[in-house]
Amino acid sequence: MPGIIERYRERLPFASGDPVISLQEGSTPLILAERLSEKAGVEVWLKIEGANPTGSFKDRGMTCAVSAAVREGAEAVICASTGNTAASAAAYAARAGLRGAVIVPEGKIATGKLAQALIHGARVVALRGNFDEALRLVRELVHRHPISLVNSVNDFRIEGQKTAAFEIVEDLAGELDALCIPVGNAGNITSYWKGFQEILPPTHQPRMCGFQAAGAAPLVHGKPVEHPETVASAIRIGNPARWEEAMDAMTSSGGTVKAVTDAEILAAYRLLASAEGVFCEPASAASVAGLLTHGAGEGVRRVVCVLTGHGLKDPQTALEHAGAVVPCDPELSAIERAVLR
Ligand code: AN7
Repeated sequence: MPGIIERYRERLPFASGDPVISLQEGSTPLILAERLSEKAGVEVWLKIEGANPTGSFKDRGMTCAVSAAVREGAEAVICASTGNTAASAAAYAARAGLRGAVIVPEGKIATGKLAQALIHGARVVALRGNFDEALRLVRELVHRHPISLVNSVNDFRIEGQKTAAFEIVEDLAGELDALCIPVGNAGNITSYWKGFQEILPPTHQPRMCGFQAAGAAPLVHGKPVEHPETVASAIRIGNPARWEEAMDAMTSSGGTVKAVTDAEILAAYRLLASAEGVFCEPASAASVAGLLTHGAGEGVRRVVCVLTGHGLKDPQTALEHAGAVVPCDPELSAIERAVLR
């Protein structure tokens, strides 16, 4: 499969001669989750966005944002990030031959994401502050310097990410009742809603069910959270940039925004890994935690849960919440005991 710009060019703001910076993102698996379906009492499909080139859905938006930056003659890109945007921006900047800078909250991003941003050669700045402060500062910075901002406040990000909705509609022949999705800075839910509206008739729109971590749930409370906290570091965000659009998506579609606790997130995270063979990162599991805790609404038969990022992004959390390794002496009897016990 080609990348998303080539696959969906007629629905994206790119002409045929425009530069395309791609890692062949998109075209990710949509898999039926039978055990989860049984538990949830609805048919559950998982959109595996961790299968994108850098391991998260951000690549769909980043191919567009970085291609547009190249078209505009930018020499550098920058973002504030809880980790995945940083990894993706760093990779696409490297591929484009642009300089990249990423501002992350110090000590609060998962190890894999940090490794990615560094190995791709981005300037990684650890801010002694949270994501919301980082985003505010980079927005000021790009007013003063000719650097392209590739956070989801950039409309090209939304355009790229809406293609995930196109893929789901194609794979399910337009038949889905609800979408469950984690919400952080609220760019992705905005993107899916835009995508669904562009290709499905108004009478066939799925309910948009957004889920936030309980310690970082500004949309649920209706006001910014000054000190957001959650094990799901990707969505540790207290003042989402796409606040209005996200609320519009959920209200116009008859959906909801609800909170899930860290314990509910971790339970869903382990369940996906152990009962479905799908390893996603904690923030992604918020979609499934939300479905299991709150449901997706009356009369809903078929649900898609968006698993936004790969579990290997955050090995530390996996190790902390999984079983222990079994030590063993190099003897047959010891091996027997260790394996069969
Ligand atoms: C795995 O990387 O905000 O609601 O800076 O990495 O569109 O913000 C990441 C967000 C869900 C929330 N799942 O999406 C960043 C960043 C994962 C994420 C979200 C993020 P938005």
